[in-house]
Amino acid sequence: MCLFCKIVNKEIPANIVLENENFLAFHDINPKAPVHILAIPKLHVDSFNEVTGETMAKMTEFIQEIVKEVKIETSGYRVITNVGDNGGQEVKHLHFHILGGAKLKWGHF
Ligand code: D5M
Repeated sequence: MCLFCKIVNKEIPANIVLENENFLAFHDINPKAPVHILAIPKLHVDSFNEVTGETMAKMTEFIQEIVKEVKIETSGYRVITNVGDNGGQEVKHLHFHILGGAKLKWGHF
């Protein structure tokens, strides 16, 4: 079972921000910004390549709830999903990084 499936199953602890029937949000263990949350579907999907539009529609609403919950909705934030080798995806379970709490830099090669 993959790392994030184990977090979904509560076999590995995580600092949970928000949870519903289909999705889970928790703080990233290695934060790249003052606020760094990961939002995942509970059902395993490898990456953005495989996700359905239906799941993405619900994920959008879930992420909108998260940014309200942690009060970065108006100050601003960034939503990223890394895909594959070039994208730098380390965990092969679809996740969206939600970064905020500071002015973020952009651009990296
Ligand atoms: O991002 C994978 C992210 O997952 C990376 O920012 C660290 C984070 N991570 C790894 N293990 C954990 C646990 N156990 N809890 C919380 N966060 C974790 P990627 O886009 O795949 O590079």
